[in-house]
Amino acid sequence: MIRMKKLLAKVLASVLIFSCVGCGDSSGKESAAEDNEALTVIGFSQPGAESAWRVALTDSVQEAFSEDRGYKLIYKDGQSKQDNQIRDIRTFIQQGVDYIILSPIVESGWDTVLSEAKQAGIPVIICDRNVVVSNESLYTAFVGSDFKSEGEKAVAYLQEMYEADEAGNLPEVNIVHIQGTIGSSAQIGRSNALIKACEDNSNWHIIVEECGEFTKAKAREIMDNTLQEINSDSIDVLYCENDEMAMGAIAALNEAGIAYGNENDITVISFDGSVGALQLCQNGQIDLVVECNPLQGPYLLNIVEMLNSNKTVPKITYVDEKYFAKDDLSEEYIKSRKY
Ligand code: GYE
Repeated sequence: MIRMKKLLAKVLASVLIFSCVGCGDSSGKESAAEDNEALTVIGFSQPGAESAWRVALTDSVQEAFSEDRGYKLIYKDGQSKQDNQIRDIRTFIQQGVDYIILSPIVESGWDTVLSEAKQAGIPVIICDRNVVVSNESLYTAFVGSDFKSEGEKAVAYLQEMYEADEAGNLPEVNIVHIQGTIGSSAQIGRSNALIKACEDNSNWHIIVEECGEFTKAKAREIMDNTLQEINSDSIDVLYCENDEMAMGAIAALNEAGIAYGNENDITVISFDGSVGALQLCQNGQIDLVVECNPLQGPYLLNIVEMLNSNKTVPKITYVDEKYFAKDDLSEEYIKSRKY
């Protein structure tokens, strides 16, 4: 209903502009309001600003939904609280936006507010992380990463690194696992791949598992505490579910004078693929960086443009992602990266 009203408003606005041509009495304010009416309004709810990755996603969406492309983007930062995101979505509904783009901090707890958006006739596009809802019709499309695949890429790399020796003996693999926000699809996908690998490989053991909330500070704290409690000689793998946390944990290892990375005993795994992490990978401090692509603006713009033209859109669109070890990287390539 609201979308019909907005369509009518746009038609009226253009009629008004036509009828005012030459009458000389349309004020700048009126034409600004009419211009505004002609824009497609997008409400964009981000969970927070916890990492360079998150900022890159925000930048990509803001760049895609620019005013000269006919869009007005209303950005809200949820300050890492689901309640704030739910409040922000309700504000978008009251404002009568044309679309809502939601990057959900966790997968569950969205049914009620997405039902309200549906009632209001506002399509919701999920991006980045996913939601788990009772009825898939509560959102129109998902654009983001296949986190299960990301985890599997990391585990396959470790599988190759810790295979049996010539005599068929398997090495013990002790893992420090620093997780992202519990309940987020990024954490679920990346954690489950590792947990399944430990079930499949009896010689793999998670000796520490804590949530670093995808932040550098929290991961640093976890690693500092870990190094107080266990001998670093017993650590074979540091599995961090994003670059910020890998950098935080590495800072603790540096502080303690403990060697890690390519030539050393602690294999470091990270996710995202930010420039900072790729530089650490290129110089041998991080062994593997699994890319998680935040440049989702163009994918989201394509979905909205298709919806604006009443075209059917795919329910799921995975963004292109790869992974990097030291030999895959050069300074030139890293410089060419957008985030
Ligand atoms: O890995 C992390 C960010 O949701 C995939 O959230 C995203 C994750 C990303 O804080 O850096």
